Amino acid sequence: MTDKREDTMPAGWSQLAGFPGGGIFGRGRRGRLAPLSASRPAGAAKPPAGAVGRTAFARELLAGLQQPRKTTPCKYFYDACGAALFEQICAQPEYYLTRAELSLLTRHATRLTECIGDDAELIEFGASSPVKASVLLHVMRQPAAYVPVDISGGALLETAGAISTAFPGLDVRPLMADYTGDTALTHALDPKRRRVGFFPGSSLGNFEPDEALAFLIRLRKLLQGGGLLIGVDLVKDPTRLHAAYNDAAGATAAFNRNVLVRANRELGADFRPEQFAHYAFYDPVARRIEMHLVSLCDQDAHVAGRTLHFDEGESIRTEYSHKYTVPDFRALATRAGFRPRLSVIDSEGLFSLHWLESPA
Ligand code: AVI
Repeated sequence: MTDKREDTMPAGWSQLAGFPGGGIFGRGRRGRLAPLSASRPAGAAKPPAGAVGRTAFARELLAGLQQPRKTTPCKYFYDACGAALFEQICAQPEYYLTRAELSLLTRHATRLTECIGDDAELIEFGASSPVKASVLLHVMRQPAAYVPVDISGGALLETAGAISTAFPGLDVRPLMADYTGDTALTHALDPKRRRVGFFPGSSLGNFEPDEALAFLIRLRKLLQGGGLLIGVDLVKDPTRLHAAYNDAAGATAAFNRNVLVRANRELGADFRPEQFAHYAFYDPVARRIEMHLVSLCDQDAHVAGRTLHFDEGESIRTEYSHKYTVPDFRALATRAGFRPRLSVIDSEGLFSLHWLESPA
């Protein structure tokens, strides 16, 4: 499955490059194109679309695969094909996270609206689908703008397009960026507006604990005077967790192998994805899912002129997905300088949603 949209600009959109990990697309009120020129450093040349991303992909992939314990950064799952596979995962009966979070957003809409307040700029970190943001935007009072941020250009533009259609008067300013990196997000935001971050899907779980703290500190500073609405998956019966990352239809397995498929397509590598088994398990001590690709034979692969060897049975760790208890997560948020105000969980105790204030 391939999708040529990744790293290329759809007609009618502009990319302002010069940022690590991405560029900015701008579209102003009522659908007019409005490039965010303030966000481009003076004199920054516009590199060919995709050039920055591919170099970083090759560098980070090789760095991880040359370690004694091989790893790949999980952000590279999300090319257009990976974003589509992730949407398939969200629809699987075993993957309860998306449904549980949506039901929380709907059920607690009134209280969340109170927390979010009037006239806020909503910034969504990881915006590969419009579904959750549209639930929020429906209940928000006079949202000032919607700024979806995503590493996958194709998925981002679909989200932005769907929101623009559903909310015709809304200022929608999609930002193609790796939000885990050093991207200068402030350039894309209105300095006069109250900022509300939205970080759904328990994506915080994909960070290691020290990275999660550092990321929350960054968000707290970015959102000063506003707040963050964040979805966090909960510690629970390991069987349930195991099933969520081993769906019967094989969507998670395809998503996992997609990092190799992507390397073949974008970097001219020669991985044999079918010779790597999807292996995901819950570690109850570390309270996390570990996702791996396990080599099914002795094999070599070539990436950017380097030969990588995989012993039979050797694994590449491709993702962590940490799970929290509500008190543990609130303690983490407090350490990051947030004031946790509201925490809600669904009736089965599967998932949690938190409103964290960022003091002015
Ligand atoms: C995006 N992230 C929160 C998902 C998760 O559950 O960790 C990614 C995922 N990996 C396998 N299934 C879903």
